[in-house]
Amino acid sequence: MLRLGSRNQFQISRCIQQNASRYFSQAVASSSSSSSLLVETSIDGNVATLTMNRLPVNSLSLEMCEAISSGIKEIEANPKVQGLVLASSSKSTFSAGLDLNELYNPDSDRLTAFWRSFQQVFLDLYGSRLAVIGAIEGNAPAAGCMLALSCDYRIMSSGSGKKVPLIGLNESQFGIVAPPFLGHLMLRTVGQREGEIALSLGKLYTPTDALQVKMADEVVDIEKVLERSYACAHQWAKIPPHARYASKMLARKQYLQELHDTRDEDVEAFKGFVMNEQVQKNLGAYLQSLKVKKK
Ligand code: CO8
Repeated sequence: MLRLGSRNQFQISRCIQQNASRYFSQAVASSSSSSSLLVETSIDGNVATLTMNRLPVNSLSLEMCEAISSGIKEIEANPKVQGLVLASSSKSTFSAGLDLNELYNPDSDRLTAFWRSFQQVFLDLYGSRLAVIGAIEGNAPAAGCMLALSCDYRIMSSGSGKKVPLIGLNESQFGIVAPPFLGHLMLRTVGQREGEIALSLGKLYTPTDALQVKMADEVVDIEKVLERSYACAHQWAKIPPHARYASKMLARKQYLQELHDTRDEDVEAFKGFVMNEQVQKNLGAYLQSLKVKKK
């Protein structure tokens, strides 16, 4: 399994066609390819792809958050591009959410930078001028679910064999509370009642259940997820951009503004919570449980 050795690795590929090349026969070979790229970006006409590549589970470290934000900005800077497919280089995990190592026994300054970079990912993705389609082939717990819910449209895999991907904000299961902007994203997506239950129980949804509550917009065979995502991205990209973006902002602008206006408070609240002794104990135990799970 490929792994990223250093926290300081932060590179973004500028390759033309990478993930999309799996589906477009006219694809141009990528100019660079390396297991150390945290995200890979590619462009095909007016649709781009951002593939998360922090294996094994695309957990969000500070550098990973920065790479995602830079990738989005790089793609948005190309005026021809209107659609974006957000994908994972792992078929089994879209993203495992925050890298829990960032939260456990943290350095205070790094924790501040980390949380700001995570806020920024949310602002960049949820507020993107692009039509963002989530290609969710694998698991999307916690902040992985946030990435998915920040997309305009979500195509989820029905699973592979006995492996069924799960999506949801599961934080409460291990004694952590989703920050307000994340919790409210859930409520906005699935509605108040379902959202309250989902957040309180830290519920993880199967694809069938996710479809029912609109966390997924479509569920398809795992082999069809990317193909269907590109089809959607091209469809959305045909809508006049100003009308599509204005419609999106109608629903999101105020909500995004609220986080803009309260970023510092949100950082302080997050740090206060994470550095709490009991929360640290819960995090340590949870991290350990992930490691012993396999034994
Ligand atoms: N952070 C760090 N390491 C992780 C994480 C993570 N989130 N998830 C998995 N890993 C590690 C595992 O420990 C394991 O490491 P190692 O190989 O050294 O033993 C490796 O990644 C592979 O993991 P698995 O073997 O478990 O991989 P699987 O393919 O079997 O399962 C899953 C993939 C389903 C994603 C599984 O790894 C999992 O459930 N991970 C935990 C997901 C999770 O609960 N994330 C919560 C993160 S917290 C968050 O995102 C929001 C917090 C809100 C803010 C908090 C405010 C205080």
